[in-house]
Order: sequence, then structure tokens, then C-alpha cells
Amino acid sequence: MICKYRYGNPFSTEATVLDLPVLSDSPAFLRVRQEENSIVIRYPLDKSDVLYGLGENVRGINKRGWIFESNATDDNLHLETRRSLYASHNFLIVHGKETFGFFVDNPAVVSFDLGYTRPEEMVVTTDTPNADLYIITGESLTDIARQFRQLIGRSYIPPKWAFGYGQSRWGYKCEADIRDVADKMAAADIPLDAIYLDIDYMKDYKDFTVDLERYPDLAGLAADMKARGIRLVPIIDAGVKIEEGYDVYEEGVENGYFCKNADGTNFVGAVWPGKVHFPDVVNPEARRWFGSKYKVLLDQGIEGFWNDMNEPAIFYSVPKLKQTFTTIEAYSKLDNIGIDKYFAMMDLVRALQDASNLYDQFYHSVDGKLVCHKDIHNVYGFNMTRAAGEALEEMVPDKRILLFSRSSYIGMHRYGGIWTGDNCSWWSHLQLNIHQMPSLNLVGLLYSGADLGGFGENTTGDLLLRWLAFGIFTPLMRNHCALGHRQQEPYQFGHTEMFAQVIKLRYSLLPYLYSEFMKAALEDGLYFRALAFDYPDDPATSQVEDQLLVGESIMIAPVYQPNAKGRVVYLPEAMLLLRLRSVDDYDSERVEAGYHHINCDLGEVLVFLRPGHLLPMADPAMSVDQLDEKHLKVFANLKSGETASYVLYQDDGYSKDYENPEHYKTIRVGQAGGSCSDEELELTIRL
Ligand code: MIG
Repeated sequence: MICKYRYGNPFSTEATVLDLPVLSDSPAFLRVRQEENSIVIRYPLDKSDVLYGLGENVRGINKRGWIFESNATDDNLHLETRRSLYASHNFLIVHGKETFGFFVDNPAVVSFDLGYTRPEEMVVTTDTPNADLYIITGESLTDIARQFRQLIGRSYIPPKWAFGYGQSRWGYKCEADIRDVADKMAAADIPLDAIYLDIDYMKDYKDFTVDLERYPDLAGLAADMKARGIRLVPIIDAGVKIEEGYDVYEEGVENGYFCKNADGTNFVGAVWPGKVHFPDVVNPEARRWFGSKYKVLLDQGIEGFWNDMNEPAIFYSVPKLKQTFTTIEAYSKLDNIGIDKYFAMMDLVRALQDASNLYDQFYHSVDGKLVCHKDIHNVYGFNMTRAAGEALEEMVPDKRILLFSRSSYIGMHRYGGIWTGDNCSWWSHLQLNIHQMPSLNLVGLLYSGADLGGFGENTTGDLLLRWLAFGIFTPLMRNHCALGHRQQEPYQFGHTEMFAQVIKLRYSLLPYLYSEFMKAALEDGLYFRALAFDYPDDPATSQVEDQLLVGESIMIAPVYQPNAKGRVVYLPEAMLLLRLRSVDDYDSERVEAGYHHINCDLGEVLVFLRPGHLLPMADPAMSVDQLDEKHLKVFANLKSGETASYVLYQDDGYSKDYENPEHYKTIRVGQAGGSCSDEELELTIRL
């Protein structure tokens, strides 16, 4: 059951899709107090309570014990002492003495003190006095999660090729660099479905332009690559360069489509292109216009996009920069600046980096009224990606286009996925990636993933290999790295066969992973889950933060420590361990319930097949389009005399007749062998 309460006069974020009545009684579980400038929600925490949720943020799967904030920020150091990353996902499930979920729908800053100030208390505070509050009760964690997902609408579904391996780097400068990556991947016998174009493909960082010196014929390049099974995926930034004669700028100014200052002039921020205006994507008309611009790239054969800098990130504002210069100039005239002024100057310069104090200086036009950005800050990225999503739906209604975003708010999952932004090449960020995935799934962001290998800092071959071994399970599987750091394509570290082996496993697992993704999307389910969702009665499961359930059949236990030859794994019940090197090269072993140390060398992947379940796999291919999914090798974990069935979802991966019953095929396996409802499928059974 979902109960909706309203406080003040909330901005319509369009996070939800169900039209529920607003109740007038007081909410269950939570004590809500409306104050002049905020809403304060309190809940006494029981010792046994575990808190799941908050989507993209730092720390563990259980969010208890820290203070988090929903405040979309461009912060490229994801330290565990941060409170907020790029997104704002105000949904939590309390699991314990009472079990319920709640969603605070407020697009301004919201803080979640989850036992930080007082260990026995949760205090959620909004920065404005307006919010819708939803409280969800149900039979189980899974049921609560499903109801919440029904409330916020069906998750975005990408084209199937977007489940292939993607190679990215901020620093591929020109066509020759792209061709070089494609050639070297092929030479190393490593599958590849996408190469990403970062900001350097644009002319002077102008959205929807191509630098013709670097990419003289983008359409030709895209066509060449596609013939090899590789798609190009360009980046789009939020800020639009201020430049006379640049059509996007001119049209935006002419039609009043940019965010405004209080005096009605266009707000100016500085990002990669220098001075920019920000498209007012919260305004439907401006959103429609900005979205329509993606056509420029669609027309050149592009089938996917990533939306960046949409918190929005602002490097500086001109008045603030000028003020800083003035102060520093005054200091420069002093004979002895003195230590206090020295530090004041350093703080001043550092503060230029913090865009948050600019968020109260610009405005959106909503239904003819000006709304201060600060009051709706967290829905900007959502609406930038919605702009693209809505326009793509209109421009190419029958074709899926890849789309994911850096910033997001609940509801954005209907239009695109996300990547988790600028992580670092740290083992702890591989672990963070494991923690983030189930939380992201709770808010519908199924198509998501992190920069594999790490974005900032220098990676190492073993870190990348272990990260890939987890990344083969994340729907978005992309290796991305920042300018200035060590090259981290999988052929840069020697032993390329090991990298090829791990990445090929992704392709072998795709019949299963894609089926599980599609079923999760179409049935509001969870592709990634913490163990407690399926084993709620086993108290040990709430302690496990480094193993995940992926789909219905398997549990994974990634290695995320340097120099480890394996790891300790907790099994809530006996399972069949598959230590995979390839679909045909593996060890299998029954493992009893409990704690075990399981060996796992570099290049190997641990999969635990649950009892009574099946895992269909295929021979690997060099791209998703080339996969042969008619011949499947099906692993089964059956007791004697038992039969099991599995619903395989297979479609063309590109059109949108998702619900067509023909896509659902049932595989049945017993001791005597297996069969499939689709007789064209040939199964090899592995009992
Ligand atoms: O200020 O486009 O998170 O993935 O490579 C940095 C350059 C801007 C941030 C993104 C990152 C991307 C980078 N961008």
C-alpha cells in the first residue's frame, strides 16, 4: 500500500506516474513536523534496523550511521566522508522492527541523518517547507520495492548492443584515435560494441557540433565502425556556449529558452566552452527544443548519447571571478600579505570551484512563473536527460537509443540510465561500485554502471581485471578514464588473453543477463539485490555488503582486494559454484551454506547458481549483434528427480514491442535433459 501526504505547496517534479489521493491523517511510522522553512521527519531506529536506499551515494549498502545529502554536485573525489554525489534519490527502506519504504519528493536539498547525530534516530530534513511524502508498506522488501517502482514508472530500456563492452577515454582526440582503439581491440581478440566520444569531438566544446579537423567525416566513421559491430557514443554537456552565429545559442536566446537572472537577462556560467547559458530544461517548451537538437547527431548515424555536467556543473560565474580578482589585486599591493589574508585568498580561489553558491542566482520559467534554481536544483539533470529521451521517442519512435546521464533525480530512470561519474582507480571504488548497484536498482536505474578501471588516478592491470570481472554483470559495462592518467584499454597491460577471457564471459552470460534485465524492467523488479531481499529470515544476510544477487538464478561475489587469490563468501543456502574462465572452461563444485574461502584467480569469475535454478549461456562473440543465442549451454542446479524452468527473454534488441509474448521462451530442464518452448533453440544441458 502506498500512502501519500502533502506538506506546503510542492513543486511538481514528475518523479511519480500514479495519481494517488493525498491523505489527511498523520502518516504511519514517521513523525513529521512542518517548520517555517523546512520539513523535519523523525523515526526512532531500533538496533536491528537496516536502511536500504538513497540510490547513488557514498558508503555501504546499509546506509545507517552517516549523514547523507541529496544535493547534486560535480565532485570528482568520491571520498567516504562526502555526503552527496551527482544524484538525488530520496528513497529509503527501513528493514527491521518495522519494515516500510518512504520517498520524500522535494527537488531542493534534503539531508538524511541516519543515526549520525544520534545513533538511535533518523532525521530527514528538507531545505524548503514543501514536499510530497510517500510511505510504502508491503509483504516484503521486494514487494515494497516493486510498489515503489510502480509509483515511479517503468525503467528505460536501452538497445541490446548497449549491453556490450564499451571503451571510453577522455583524450581520444580524433578519428585516428578511434580507429586505433577498434583495431587494437580486434587484434587482441577482445569484443567491443561501443567507443565513446568525449568533449574533444565537439568544435570548441559546442553541443551538437563536430570539430571537422578532428573528425572530417563523422557519419563515415560511424558507418565504418557500425560495419564492424561498433557504435560511437558522443557526450553532450549541459552548458551552451555563448557565441554569435552558433545556432543553438542564437535560437535559445531568441526564444528565451535559457535560465535567467533575477532581472530577466540570461544567466552566465563558465564550463568547458567558456561562458555558457543553461537551457531551461524544466520548461517544457525549452526542453522540447533542446531535445530536438540531438537530431544533428542522429543524422550522422549516431545511436547513443551520454549527458554530462548536468547537476549543472559550473566552474565559475563571471561576477564571482571578478570579485576574486579585485580582492587578490588589493592583496597584491600589500608589502606583506600576512598569513590570515594568505589563507583568505586561498579560500577565495578554492570557493570559485563550488558552484552551489550560484544556485540561488538563476531562475527557471515554470508555467509563466520564475522559480529559483536552488529550490528545484536536483531535477535539472533529470530534465536534461528527459529532454533527450522525449525527443528521441518522437524522432525515432520505433528504435531504442542509448541514453545515460550523470546527474539524476527519481523519475529520470524512465528516460535513461546513469553512470556513477568520476570515481578513481582505487580498490575501494570497485567496492563502492558493488554497493551502489543495488541501491540504484531500487530507484529504477537499472541501466547503470561505473567507470570500470576507475576514472581518476592511474589504474593497474589487476585492478582493471577485477573491476571488469564485476563489470560484466553491470548493464552498462564501460571502461572510462580521465585525461592525463595511464591508458587503461584492456590491451595496455600485457596478458591480453586474460582481459579477453573476462570480457568474453560478459557476452557468454548475455542471454541470461539480458533476460533478467528485461524482466526487471518490464515487471518493476530488481536486477541487482542485496542478499536480504531474497533471504530476509537469515540475519547474516543483512551483514553481507560485498555479494549481490543478479537476476533470479545467481549470486556473485566479486574480488575487490589487491593481491587476493580468492575471498570469503557467505552462502545463505547450498549452491553450485561455477568458477568460470569461459563458458566451456570452468570448475564446478557444490558448496554448503555458511562461510567459505573460495579461490578466484585473476581472470576468473565466481558465479553461484541457486538451487532449482538454471543459467543459460552462449558462446562468446566479438559484438552483441554477432552472438548466437539459438545454441545455449544451460547450467542447472537440480536435486535428483527435480525439474526447473527458466523464462528466457529474447527479442531483436532494437524495436520496442517489449510486451510481445513471443519474446518469452520457457526452458525446462530435468535429469533427462532439457527443452525449450521455442523449438528453434538448441540446448546443451550441464547438470
Ligand atoms: O569536468 O568531458 O564525468 O566522464 O570524461 C570534466 C570530460 C567533464 C566529467 C565526466 C567525465 C568526462 C569529463 N567530464
